[in-house]
Amino acid sequence: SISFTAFHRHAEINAYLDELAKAYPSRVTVKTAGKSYENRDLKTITISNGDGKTGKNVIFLDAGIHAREWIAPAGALYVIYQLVENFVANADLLKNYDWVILPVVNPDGYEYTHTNSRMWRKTRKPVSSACYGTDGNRNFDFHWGEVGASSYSCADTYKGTTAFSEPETQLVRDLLLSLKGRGKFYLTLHSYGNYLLYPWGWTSDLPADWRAHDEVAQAGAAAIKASTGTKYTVGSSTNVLYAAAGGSDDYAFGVAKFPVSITMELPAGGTGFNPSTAQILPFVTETWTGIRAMAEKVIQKY
Ligand code: 0X9
Ligand code: ZN
Repeated sequence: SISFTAFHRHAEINAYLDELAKAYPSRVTVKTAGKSYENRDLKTITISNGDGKTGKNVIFLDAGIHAREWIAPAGALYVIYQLVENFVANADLLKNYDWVILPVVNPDGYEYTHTNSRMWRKTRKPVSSACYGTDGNRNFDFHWGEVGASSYSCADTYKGTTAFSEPETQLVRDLLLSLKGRGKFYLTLHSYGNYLLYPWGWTSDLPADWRAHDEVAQAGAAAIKASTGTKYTVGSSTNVLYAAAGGSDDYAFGVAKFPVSITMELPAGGTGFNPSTAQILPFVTETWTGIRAMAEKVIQKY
């Protein structure tokens, strides 16, 4: 089991996934999709309803590409908890869809924020003797480096030596491409600021079908507003936040052809990236309300 009264280390998170695979073998598959630069296992959990049907549409959710955004992996764990351990209440979300979840994209950075430097954002692969790490969310090969990304390796938004220079972003790329056709909803959890962001992040132009994204995101924002009163801002990344190319969301939509691709920026709590442990459960339950509503909308549309 896992608690929502503490932030968990990467090893505990992986142990929870393995525990679920053991306890629910007909509905849960855990795979080590690859390794981080520092050799940590990047595990995905695939959740189904156990009916044995293959080739269903897929919702792919990830979190923790940015190391310090601790509430994001907690949110992903709560989704896993709901879909697996509260399966009966959520059976509608698994009837025609499987879910694939990668709760910590950047475990090296995540562990570093626990052991060394709470505000670390990037991966941990050295670029030079002086500077470490690449911003995973500037490292995807779609308009890579064109805007809102730094060429300076010490910067927090460093784009990397090349697109997909990091093993962690290569792994997300390969997962997204492996789901091409079946993948209908890509959702990536970040913090903070209460945003539901859709493409594009690299240009202020809207994609032709922005209305589909807007409908899904508005459904999420409305469900959250109705449940807790929390307000989420909905719009394209560039138009409501800032322009930044090389994000996983733009890649999922533009290259891997997921029809809906959304970045969810969870709440801050009193202190930005560091909500109190008492805020974890209220934040992740509220987040789940929004994710559930968005998933229902996607399932109804595709
Ligand atoms: O800048 C980011 O990567 C995200 N915000 S954060 O504060 N969590 O760092 C927003 C990403 C939005 N998507 C794109 N710009 N593609
Ligand atoms: Zn982030």
